[in-house]
Amino acid sequence: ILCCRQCERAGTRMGKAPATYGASTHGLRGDYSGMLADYTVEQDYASYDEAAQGRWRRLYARQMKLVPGRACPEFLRVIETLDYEQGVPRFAEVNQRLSAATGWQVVAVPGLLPENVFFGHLAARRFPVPVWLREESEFDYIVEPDIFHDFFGHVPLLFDPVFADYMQAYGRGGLKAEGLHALEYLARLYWYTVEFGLIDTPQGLRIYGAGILSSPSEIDHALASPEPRRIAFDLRRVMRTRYKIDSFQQSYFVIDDFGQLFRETAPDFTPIYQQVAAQSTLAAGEVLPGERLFG
Ligand code: HBI
Ligand code: FE
Repeated sequence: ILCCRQCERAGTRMGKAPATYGASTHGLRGDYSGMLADYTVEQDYASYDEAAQGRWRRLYARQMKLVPGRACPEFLRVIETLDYEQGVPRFAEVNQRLSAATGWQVVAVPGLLPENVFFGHLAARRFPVPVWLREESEFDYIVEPDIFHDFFGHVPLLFDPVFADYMQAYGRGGLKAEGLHALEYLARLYWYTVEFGLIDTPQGLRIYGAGILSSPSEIDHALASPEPRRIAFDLRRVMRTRYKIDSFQQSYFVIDDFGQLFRETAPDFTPIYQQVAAQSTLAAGEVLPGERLFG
């Protein structure tokens, strides 16, 4: 398994030991030199200059115009309360509210983390957020998570108690999966839920995936375009399905509610990995006979 979208692009593998990767060998973005053993850093708030603060406010204003009626209600209810329109959020301020709501925290990190470190944080109800903000030239599109993608796309749903428990269960599953050669299956699950998930509501399909919510153009593609398949969520089906990292998704998977996510991921995955390994891998966009599709 490749550690992240950036590595998948570069075609490199991230070793488990911190010594085996670094900016020079790996092309990782961010300054990993001053971090602690758990990969956390201090947020140096003065490092965001006026240009960066303005860029944050424009990114935020653009997405906020798009999410009403398209993001799930759990997201919309919270995003308004986070004061993101002021400028780059302070980790400490968001944490006051987040820890009171669900016991989760955001922790500042230099950038992408090795998978085992990332899973360890999730298992401890800590969501790692890179401190850096994308450059002006990356305003529309970025492959790696930056502070905007994470605070805008991921943090609001960590306020939902059921989704928050799912994220922790995912982290625990990740720590266990390492020995089982199943990281690829877990990466697909993360991709098709946490990053690109859709949810069926009485008002119609809504978005909960952070990769869609933080993208100006994929919001419309995910909900309104006739191109992609919108397939009822099934755990094994998702684990079998490859995904696209550098284009709009060809398939989205639709859950009924966050309880379904938590229930389907509660059992021990070991036998599930074996079943998935015995089945063929599916291409992104492929549809199986008899599958329930949404409009
Ligand atoms: N590190 N900071 C950070 N953010 C991520 O979203 C992230 C990561 N490391 C690994 C990773 N995601 C992926 O491997 C997921 O599939 C788990
Ligand atoms: Fe993300």
